[in-house]
Amino acid sequence: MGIFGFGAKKERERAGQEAPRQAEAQHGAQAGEAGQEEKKGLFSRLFQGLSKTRANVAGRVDELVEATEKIDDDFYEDLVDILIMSDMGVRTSDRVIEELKARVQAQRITDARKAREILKDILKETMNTPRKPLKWPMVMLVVGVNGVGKTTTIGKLAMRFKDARHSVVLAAADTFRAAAADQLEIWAQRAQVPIVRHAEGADPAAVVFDGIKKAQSAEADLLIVDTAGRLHNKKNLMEELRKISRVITREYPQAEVRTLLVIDATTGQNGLAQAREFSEVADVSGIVLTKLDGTAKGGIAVAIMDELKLPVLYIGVGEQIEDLQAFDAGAFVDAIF
Ligand SMILES: Nc1nc2c(ncn2[C@@H]2O[C@H](COP(=O)(O)OP(=O)(O)OP(=O)(O)O)[C@@H](O)[C@H]2O)c(=O)[nH]1
Ligand SMILES: [Mg+2]
Repeated sequence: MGIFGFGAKKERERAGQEAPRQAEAQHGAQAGEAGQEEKKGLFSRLFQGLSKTRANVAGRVDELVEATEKIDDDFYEDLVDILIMSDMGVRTSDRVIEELKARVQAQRITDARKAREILKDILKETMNTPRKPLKWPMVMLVVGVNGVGKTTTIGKLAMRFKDARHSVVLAAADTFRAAAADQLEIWAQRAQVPIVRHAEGADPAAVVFDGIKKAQSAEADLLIVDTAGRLHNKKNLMEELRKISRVITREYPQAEVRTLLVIDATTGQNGLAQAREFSEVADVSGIVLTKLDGTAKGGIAVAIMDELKLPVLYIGVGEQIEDLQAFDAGAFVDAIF
């Protein structure tokens, strides 16, 4: 389970810390003691990274629950407001609260604290969007508007997969400015993985072509492609992504292609609009939601999954390598409540 959530058993053994808890539960895997420690460490980073959202969501919900003697319309209205304020979006928030109402009534719940637990369950279910398992060789095409964290995410992903003993090649297809390839090169050195780059202004598809040749000759598992976010309009973007896709289909037909859309959580509902636009021009497989540590509005993760039906595959909760985590709905909700 998990597109990049390390579904295969071998994967979990190699990188036990990456396996979302649900995946482990489903596969019945037992994490060793070291794995448990690592998991605690990861959860505490997640917990810390989501502290602003937690103050905004759990803080307010707790206050409301404490002040509630009877579950009535006011209670639900206040709850909806809290969810909307966390950037969950009006539609998603309404739907979640309607579902909560139905369950509270059906189960004849009168205690607001119990309602709070049901709310958590509903949120976890909402974010349980199905995801494809990993498949090698793979090409990850990383897209998104400028400054959202594409290059940093690629660097972190390269290190993760390298640590999990996968051979990785990077392609610097953001040729818009020389600094972009330089930045990726620093990550390549850090992760000790090969990188293919051309001069500034070169054709991105030509970089991808060379990246494929490199990945093929090295029999690499994974080719990660950095792309420019600075394309002037939708038409340019579409053309460029199409051209890159054509090269991959022609030169690397055996590869599994996944398009990861990176969204900066601090941009809120605007991020949702970006996801919609990119979905129109590219076959987006999933979302990487970055900079959650910088916002109190982490509810955007719920809105993305509920409204776009796209899985959030990874989240960024800080600038360290461990701060890019495989998304786990259970851990996420537990960290914001
Ligand atoms: N706090 C925080 N900062 C992040 C996170 N992810 C990325 N950043 C920062 O965001 C800034 C932009 O990241 P880049 O990786 O350069 O973004 P990009 O999308 O490649 O940008 P362009 O190539 O200019 O389009 C950098 O300063 C990163 O360190 C995160 O999860 N949390
Ligand atoms: Mg970049």
